Amino acid sequence: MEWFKQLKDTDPEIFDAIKSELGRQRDGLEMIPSENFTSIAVMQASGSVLTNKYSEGYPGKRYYGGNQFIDVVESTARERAKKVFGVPYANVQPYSGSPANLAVYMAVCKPGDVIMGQNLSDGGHLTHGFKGSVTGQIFKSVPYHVRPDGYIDLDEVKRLAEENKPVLIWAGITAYTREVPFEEFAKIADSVGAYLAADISHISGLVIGGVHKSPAKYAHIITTTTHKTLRGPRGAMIMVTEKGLQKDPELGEKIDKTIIPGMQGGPHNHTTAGIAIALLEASRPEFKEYAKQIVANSRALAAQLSARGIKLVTGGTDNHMILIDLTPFGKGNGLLVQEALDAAGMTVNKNTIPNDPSSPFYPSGIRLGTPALTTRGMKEGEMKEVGDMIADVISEVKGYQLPGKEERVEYIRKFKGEIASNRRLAEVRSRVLELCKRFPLYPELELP
Ligand code: DSN
Repeated sequence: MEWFKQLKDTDPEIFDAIKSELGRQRDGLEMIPSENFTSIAVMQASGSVLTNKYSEGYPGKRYYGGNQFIDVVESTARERAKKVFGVPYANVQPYSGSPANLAVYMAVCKPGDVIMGQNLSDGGHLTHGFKGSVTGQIFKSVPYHVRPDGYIDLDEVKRLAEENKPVLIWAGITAYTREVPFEEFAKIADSVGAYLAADISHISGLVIGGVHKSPAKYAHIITTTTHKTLRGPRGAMIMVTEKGLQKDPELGEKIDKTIIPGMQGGPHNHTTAGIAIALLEASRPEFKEYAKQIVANSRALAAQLSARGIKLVTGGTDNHMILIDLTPFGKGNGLLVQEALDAAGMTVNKNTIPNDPSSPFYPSGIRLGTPALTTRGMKEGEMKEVGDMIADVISEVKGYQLPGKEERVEYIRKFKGEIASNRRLAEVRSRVLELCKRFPLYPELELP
């Protein structure tokens, strides 16, 4: 399939960047746990004529003419979302996860209301009330934390909920490697009359695949992005559960109105089509196998890293994600290890760990995960190889230590120069390339 011939002729600069990005994805190991590779069908819908159409409103109730086919696309996406998650209401229009979460606040809270979410450096998300996010400024945010063993401190959640009587509690993660205890969160939320919103952005594919408990019975509202384990285009959805409609029968309409006219204009119909396709793919039996393999791979990778003496937050994983604690090698070395892994062809992200002794820009952890590698077809045997390669890289740079603020810029410049010519990292880079060639990505895509 020769894609992008016209793009190459029209804009060689952007074409070259896209072609290089395809090469980067093909020749490296993508291990950022919030990333994945969509199917070609999803990309075709995302790049289709649907991007040309305005359609403010909802199926059957639009502010523009000519929406008969857009209605089919959006209704199909909504119905498929309701079916795979077992919920009575779905809105597929949020532009991405952050606006979806903001819409939930605007639908059920008033400015100044108390809300609770998992603290950012304990694995929560910016939009769950972090002080630098508008959600931590418009609302009175009371964050909860993890225990010293890295698991969510449900005793603290209960105590804080009783003391502060929140209107809304978030159960959702971006850097937490264990099962989210939705049932326990529901007991706490119900006991204080709060709404429970489950943000399953990271784990929605695992929920559909049956390898993570679904929040559908426990939460009132569910939000998710669509491009992570779900393997769709970049977008998001908000769902209301039966329990949510029992608490407020108008919750669905309130969310619809918050999205449009409250917060957004025209929906991104090309994305909606991609979401519909991803949901169809996720409803097939092979997706269950895929989700199971993501977790099996994550466990195998965690086991190999542990066997090589690398410390993991909580000691392991229940989901698609692993959080490496680099404090045995010093404080704030996440950036250095991220750069070294990048030089060896492995893409991960530096991340804070609970009670990080350093800062979010120079954190002491590395977050990585297996969804994208699993999409390429890799299994436990390959995870052992990947674990060894990561451990080899960490071992190679363990003598480096991020210095104090004044010396950092120069130190990092010198560090990058040294790793660029490091022979052991180059040797790992060739092992990475050899592994990538065994699991080709998008072999059917031929760019001119
Ligand atoms: N940026 C996403 C992640 O990487 O988890 C969350 O918004």
